[in-house]
Amino acid sequence: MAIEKTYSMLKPDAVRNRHMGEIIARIERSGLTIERMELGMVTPEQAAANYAEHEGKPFYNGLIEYITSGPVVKMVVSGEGAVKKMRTLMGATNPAEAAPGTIRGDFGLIMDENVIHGSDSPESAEREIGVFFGA
Ligand code: DGI
Repeated sequence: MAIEKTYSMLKPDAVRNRHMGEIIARIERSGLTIERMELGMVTPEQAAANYAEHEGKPFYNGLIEYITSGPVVKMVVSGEGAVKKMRTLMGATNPAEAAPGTIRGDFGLIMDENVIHGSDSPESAEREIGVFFGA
């Protein structure tokens, strides 16, 4: 499998609920490498760029408000098949449906605060790394 990069982000609820350390430990234990990491706010511009595909949907405004509501941890994660591997570690989008043992299954409760983001393809990863870390 090819070495890939993916963009991952611990969302405001993960930081607020003090789950950063445990989630980062899981990423490291999986064999993936954290290449870059930064704690900070998501700007409204970055939020809009990251969630452009959801603009106009009923949950869009809440999503932007949530992702800009407090510090997040922005990460570039790399390794063999990193995109899919992160998605597997994360679990289903809705924490209520995410399997036990996954990050969302163990640290999340509701769709509106689902703990972690991970790019859905190598192309999205490249775009998102640009949005959050610059070219
Ligand atoms: O890639 P994912 O984060 O798993 O999912 P996505 O790219 O389809 O959606 C991005 C985020 O938007 C997701 O993490 C939570 C939110 N979202 C998506 N669909 C819904 C939603 N939030 C609510 N409240 N309702 C939805 O149907």
